[in-house]
Amino acid sequence: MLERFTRRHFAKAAGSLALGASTSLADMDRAQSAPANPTNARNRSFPKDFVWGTATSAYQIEGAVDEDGRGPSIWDRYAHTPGKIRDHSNADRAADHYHRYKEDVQLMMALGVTAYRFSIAWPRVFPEGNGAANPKGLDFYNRLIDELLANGIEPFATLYHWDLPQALQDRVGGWQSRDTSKAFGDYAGYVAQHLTDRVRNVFTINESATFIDFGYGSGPVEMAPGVKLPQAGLNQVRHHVVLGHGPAVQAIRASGRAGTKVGPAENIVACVPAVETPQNIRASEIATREMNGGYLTVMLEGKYTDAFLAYAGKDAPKYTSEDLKIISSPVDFVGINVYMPQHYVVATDDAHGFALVPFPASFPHMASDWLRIGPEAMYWAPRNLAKVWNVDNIYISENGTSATDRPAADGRIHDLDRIMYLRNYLTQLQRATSEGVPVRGYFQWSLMDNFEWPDGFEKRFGLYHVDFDTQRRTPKLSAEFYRQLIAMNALV
Ligand code: PNW
Repeated sequence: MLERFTRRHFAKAAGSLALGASTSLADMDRAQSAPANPTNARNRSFPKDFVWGTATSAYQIEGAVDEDGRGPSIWDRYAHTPGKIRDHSNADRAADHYHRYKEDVQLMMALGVTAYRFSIAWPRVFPEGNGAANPKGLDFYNRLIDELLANGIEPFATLYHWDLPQALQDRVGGWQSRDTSKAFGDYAGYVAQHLTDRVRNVFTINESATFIDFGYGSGPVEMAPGVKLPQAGLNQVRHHVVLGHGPAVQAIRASGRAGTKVGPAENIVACVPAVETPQNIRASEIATREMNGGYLTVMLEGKYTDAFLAYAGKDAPKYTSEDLKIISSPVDFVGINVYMPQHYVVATDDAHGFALVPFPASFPHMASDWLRIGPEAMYWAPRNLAKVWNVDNIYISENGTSATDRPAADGRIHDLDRIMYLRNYLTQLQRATSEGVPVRGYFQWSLMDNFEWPDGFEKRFGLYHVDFDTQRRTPKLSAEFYRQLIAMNALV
C-alpha cells in the first residue's frame, strides 16, 4: 500500500518537477509552483545590487592547449606525467570551452547570473612566461569578454589560477625564484593594458595557500609542479608568491584604466568559534590573523606576525622591508574562497589566546574527502576578515561542492546534496550580509563540471553536468535552485 502510494507520487513529481536533459530552465520555471512567500523572502533577502556569479578557471575548462600559440603550463606537464592524475586524464580537451564559450555564456544567462569569474591562462598570453607576448592568445579573452558584455554579464578576471608557464618552471624553478614574481607583475601590466577598458575587476592570484602547499609541500594532496621542498624552501615560495601579488596590484594601477578594482582570491583559513561565546569569538579573530600569517596577513598588514616568524624559526623566508611594502600595496577588495571551516577554535588563557579543536573522525564531508560540511564558515570567514583587517569590500570568490552527479535513467541529475550544501552555506552568508558584513558578491564554483586537478574528471563541481565524450551540458537540479535564488535575491 505504502509502496504503491510512494511510487505513484514519485512518478508524478518526477514528471512535473525534475530537471531533464531536454528541459530548459525556463520550462522548469513554468512547471514550478508559485515562488516562496514574499514576506519570508524579504526577511531572508540579500542586499540590493548583490553580485551573483559563477566561477571557472582556464586549465580546468578551456582545452585547446596547442591552439593559437599557447605555450605549455606546469599543469600540462604534470597531467601528462603517468600516475599523477587519479583517472589518468588530462585537460587537453576538458570542457572544450575555448570553442564553446558562446554556448557557455548562454548557460550563465539561463541561471540569471550578473557576473562571471574566469581566469586568464598566462601561457596563452606569454608562451615563454615573459618576453614576447602572443596577441592571438589574448584574443580569446577579448572574444569572451565581448560576448559576456553583449549579454549583460560583468567579467571578473583572475590572472593566476595555477597554470604557470612551463618555461618559467624550467628556466628559474617557477615560484622558487623572485624572477617569477617579477614576470607575473609584467604579465599583469600587459593584461591590464589590453583588457581593463572592459574588465573592471581583477583578481590577482587564486588560492596561494592551496597551490603552494600541494605543489611544493609534502601534504596529503599533490599538485603541479610536484616539487617537495623542505620548510625553508616552502616559506620562500610563499614569500615569492605574495611578492608576485603586490607588483601585479601596482601594475594594474599603473597600466589599467583608472578605477580598475583589484584584489586577491585567497583560500582564507576559516577559523570558526566552536561555541559562540564572546571569548571564543575573540579567539577566532586572533586565530584568523595567525593562521593566515603567510598570505592574507602579510598582504593586508605588510608584516609577518611575531608568532609566524617564531614558529618558522631558522626556516623563515628571506625578505626586505621593501618587499613587505610592495606585498601590502592597497587593494580594492578581498576575494575569499570558502568551502569549509579549516579550524574550530576555543579561547585559552595562555599567550596564544586560542587553541584549535581536533576534528572527530565522524565529522561529515561531501563527495571530496577534504570538503568538510560546516556552513557557519560562510559567516565567520567574511565576518572575521572584515573585523580583523577592516576590509570593506569582500567577494566570496568561490564556494561550492563536489557530488556524485550520476544521471538517472532519464538523464536527469538530482543533486540534492549540492542543494543542501548551497542552501546551508548561503543561509550563513545571508546572516552575514543582514548584519552588515560588507560582502558584495558571491561566485558559485562552478558553472559546469571540469578538470578537478589531481582528481581528474572524477569529482564534479558544476551546476551543469558535462558529458565529456559528447560535450553536452545538462542543468542539474541545483542549477534550478541557484536560478530561483538569484531571481528572488533571497533564500529559497
Ligand atoms: C579550489 N583542499 O581548490 C580551486 O580554486 C578550484 O580550482 C577547485 O576546482 C575548487 O576549489 C574545488 O576543489 C581547492 O584540499 C582544492 O582544501 C583543494 C582544497 C581546497 C581548494
